Amino acid sequence: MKLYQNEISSATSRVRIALTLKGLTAEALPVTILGEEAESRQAGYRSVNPQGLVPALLTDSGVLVTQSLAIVEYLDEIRPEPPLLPDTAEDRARARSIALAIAAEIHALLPPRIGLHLKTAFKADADAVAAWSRHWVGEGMAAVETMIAGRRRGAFAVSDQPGIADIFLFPQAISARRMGFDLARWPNIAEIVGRLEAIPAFQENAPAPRK
Ligand SMILES: N[C@@H](CCC(=O)N[C@@H](CS)C(=O)NCC(=O)O)C(=O)O
Repeated sequence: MKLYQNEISSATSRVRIALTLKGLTAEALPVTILGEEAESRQAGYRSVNPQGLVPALLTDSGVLVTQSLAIVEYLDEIRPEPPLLPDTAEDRARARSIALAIAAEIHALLPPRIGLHLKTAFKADADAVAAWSRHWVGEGMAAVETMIAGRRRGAFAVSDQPGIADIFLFPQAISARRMGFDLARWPNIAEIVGRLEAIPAFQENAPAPRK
């Protein structure tokens, strides 16, 4: 397998955590994502992934899988142990709800292309873009905290095993902390992230800080 990726990418981090938990490896194919001239915006990479996003996984049979949730679930299917989805249909739905609350409602408003468009189309300066990001992270993580607190029964977001919800929560929480949020304002998230930081698959695959 090959993984189009970037070390600062939170969405890539999710896939790298899942690969490591599964004991799988993928050859890393780096794609730059910062700035107007980034490879993610060029025709070359767009011919690979029309969305111009990382991560994108090239399977051993040459099929490209895009979108981190689809990639993580694909890995869970080809290597079932340890399972990344919980035992019951309700808990699986909850795990996917938390993963999507992060991927589709928080992270989707933050990547480099969003900041670039705010700057070029709406004349936002760096402070305005930072305020935009803080707003969506603050509001979104508070909702995720309430979602987790509502039915939490185990050591992690949904159960006693780290799974898909934790894989999506961890990189977003690390990046929230780098933005200056004290995770203690979200007590369940803070506790879960503390546990995840002690697990090498999470710690070693956290998104790198933007330089
Ligand atoms: N929903 C996508 C999000 C992918 C995404 O936004 N990736 C970012 C890096 S974290 C990216 O490639 N950004 C390129 C850009 O914004 O220009 C997923 O979960 O895979």
